[in-house]
Amino acid sequence: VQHAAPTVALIGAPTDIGAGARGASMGPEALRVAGLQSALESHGLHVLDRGNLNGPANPWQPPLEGYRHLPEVVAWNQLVFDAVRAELQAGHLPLLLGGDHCLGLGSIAAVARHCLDAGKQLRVLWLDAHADFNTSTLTPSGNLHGMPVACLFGLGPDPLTRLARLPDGSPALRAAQIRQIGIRSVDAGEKELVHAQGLEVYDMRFIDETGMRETMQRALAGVDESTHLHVSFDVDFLDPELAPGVGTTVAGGPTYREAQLCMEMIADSGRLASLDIVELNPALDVRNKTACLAVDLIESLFGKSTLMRQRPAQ
Ligand code: EXY
Ligand code: MN
Ligand code: MN
Ligand code: MN
Repeated sequence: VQHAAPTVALIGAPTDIGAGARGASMGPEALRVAGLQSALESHGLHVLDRGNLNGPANPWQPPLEGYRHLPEVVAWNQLVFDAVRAELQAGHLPLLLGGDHCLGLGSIAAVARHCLDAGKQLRVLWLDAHADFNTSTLTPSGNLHGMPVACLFGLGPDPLTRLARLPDGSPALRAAQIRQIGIRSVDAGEKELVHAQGLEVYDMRFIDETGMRETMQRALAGVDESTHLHVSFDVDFLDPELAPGVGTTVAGGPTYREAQLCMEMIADSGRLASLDIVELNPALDVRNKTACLAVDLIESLFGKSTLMRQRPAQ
């Protein structure tokens, strides 16, 4: 099935407001320098670079009642929500250039609202070494980039869960709508909460035993023409030997080929409709190689390798 090439809107969100290390604020520019726009254009996509959102500076304060920088995190997420929503309403595919992963909250909240308005089924693929399902009492750090999924489920500080609620007051996201892939670092209490909430998690042990192909077939099962597929790609998903330019490396992530297959199978679904690329930290990178790898993988997400050959019969 051929799909019309979407118009991709790049939205820079240069902040490290939810992270425990400074530097993800330089992520959008590193992705631009790595040639993101021209790479996408070379595959026939129309790309609009909307420039950067302009939110509050990082005051670099310790946590207050379990959260670091909560008012600033709310402000950034409101900007992201509005920008992503506007692009979806214009019929564009928003590509959020983070920035740390706390911004996944605003992005996915906007996507969930759009799906409600457009009568679409939502499927979120959360590619990450971490579950990002902490709360103020469970978090070891107070860093809000470890909490966005819980907030999307309605578990978290009031101003953030309010931002993420649908007009009828229900949370933006339910367990049936999200699959987590690549997970290998979850805090003890966080793990219990993830299980209690019924999330489907394809952790590295599962990928080791089952393989990326079967993992992605399962993660994409049920995706059909009525599905809006959102990918939230935390760069720390990747093995740190390939991708050192992140603040929270965890050994034992997907290899280059596993990551490519993951992206290619998402492309083959033909349903990718919005994307976050987050946690890239150029201050910790080596000659921008993590940004270049991210661009390479994003090209695959948009069907680079599918164009190289006929797809074999399933
Ligand atoms: N679970 C740890 C915490 O909550 O502090 C680490 C979270 C890292 C989150 C990164 C972005 O995915
Ligand atoms: Mn994350
Ligand atoms: Mn992570
Ligand atoms: Mn849509």
